[in-house]
Amino acid sequence: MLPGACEASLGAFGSIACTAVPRAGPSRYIGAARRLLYAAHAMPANLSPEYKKAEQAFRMAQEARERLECLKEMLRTIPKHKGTEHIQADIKSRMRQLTDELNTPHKGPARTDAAHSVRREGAGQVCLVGPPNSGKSRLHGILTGSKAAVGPFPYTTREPLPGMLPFEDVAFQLVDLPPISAERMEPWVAGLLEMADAAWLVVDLADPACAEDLISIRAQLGQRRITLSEYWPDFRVEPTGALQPHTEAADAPGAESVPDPFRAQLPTLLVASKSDLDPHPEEAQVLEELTGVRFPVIACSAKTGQGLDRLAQFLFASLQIVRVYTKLPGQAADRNRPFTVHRGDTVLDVARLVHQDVARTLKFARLWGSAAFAGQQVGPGHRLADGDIVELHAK
Ligand SMILES: Nc1nc2c(ncn2[C@@H]2O[C@H](COP(=O)(O)OP(=O)(O)O)[C@@H](O)[C@H]2O)c(=O)[nH]1
Ligand SMILES: [Mg+2]
Repeated sequence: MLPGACEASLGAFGSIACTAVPRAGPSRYIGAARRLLYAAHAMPANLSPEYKKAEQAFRMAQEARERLECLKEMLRTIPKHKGTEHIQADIKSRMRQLTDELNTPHKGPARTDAAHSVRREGAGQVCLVGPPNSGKSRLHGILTGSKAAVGPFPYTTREPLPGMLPFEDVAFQLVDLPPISAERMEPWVAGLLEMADAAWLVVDLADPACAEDLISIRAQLGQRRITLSEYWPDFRVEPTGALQPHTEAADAPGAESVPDPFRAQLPTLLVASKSDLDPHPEEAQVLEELTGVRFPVIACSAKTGQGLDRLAQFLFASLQIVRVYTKLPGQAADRNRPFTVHRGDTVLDVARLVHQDVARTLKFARLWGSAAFAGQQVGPGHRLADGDIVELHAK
């Protein structure tokens, strides 16, 4: 049973009907991490649109050469004043690192080496982080059908392992990772976390060391400028534990200051694992008091299955996933594999997922679903709703 504080955090999701019908077939991914939205909101007015664009491109770029180009553009477009001097210095230092890396191909890239990179798939990518033995791999195995190695001893997991968690007709990519502890964190883990849409912080509340473990994890990640954040695209968690929808840009973390382009704010769900072990009701509160962070919490057990169905529902709602089906004129919609975008995204965003040429030549779309009438003509900037069907028309 979860303590009261956790139940409060869960409240808003209690109303989401559990209609999960596991289906294979990963959906097609928009390719833009949702949390970039925060960065966009958090940008103070004196940062130019060119800088914002370069910063977003930097966060999404996988290749060293591409990242270097983005950094050059960031340095060119950042306002040159006292408030940005430290960021300018950071940009230059990253440029030096990348240049070194490109000049010595065998040295192994700083971000994440090829052997440890994970190709994104599905409606969102979620990394499983936590101390040793918290139950990450067993959870991964039961949710994705992966053969993640499970063991009662630390460091059973050594490599990143992707797997797909189905939810209705989409799927989320879960990446199982080695543990993070005060003594140890694989250097490539930071690179994967920087690129993820969200984290599940898997913690066994029955383990007396869990609060200390969480402090160590946050310290390890902090050194690499990664913050496990209570801010999700859809809401933030109030100090009372209640979920508060974002109303203004001021809600976003760091709205007042010049944002650090190299700090990743990773929306985090506290997955209280092994709930079958019946952790002491005060454990979650102690955890929150000691760490000063209040994540949304879902308690679950990979052993009994309790709470597992809530995990994908939570991701679907809180990452603001919008499914869009495409059709050709005179034909039925392709109902098998939706394109996944996010709340606020437009017809043009879907066209980009279909093909760059389609996006380039897009003139209008016909829309079924959220349209005023079936087949309504809408422009490229029209915002889409979950379940919409679009027919894309070129110039
Ligand atoms: N009782 C119980 N034990 C679990 C549960 N999940 C994992 N375990 C056990 O906890 C130990 C560590 O699990 P593992 O998934 O390898 O942890 P990881 O190091 O975080 O990947 C193993 O002995 C698992 O069988 C659970 O939901 N309930
Ligand atoms: Mg493991």
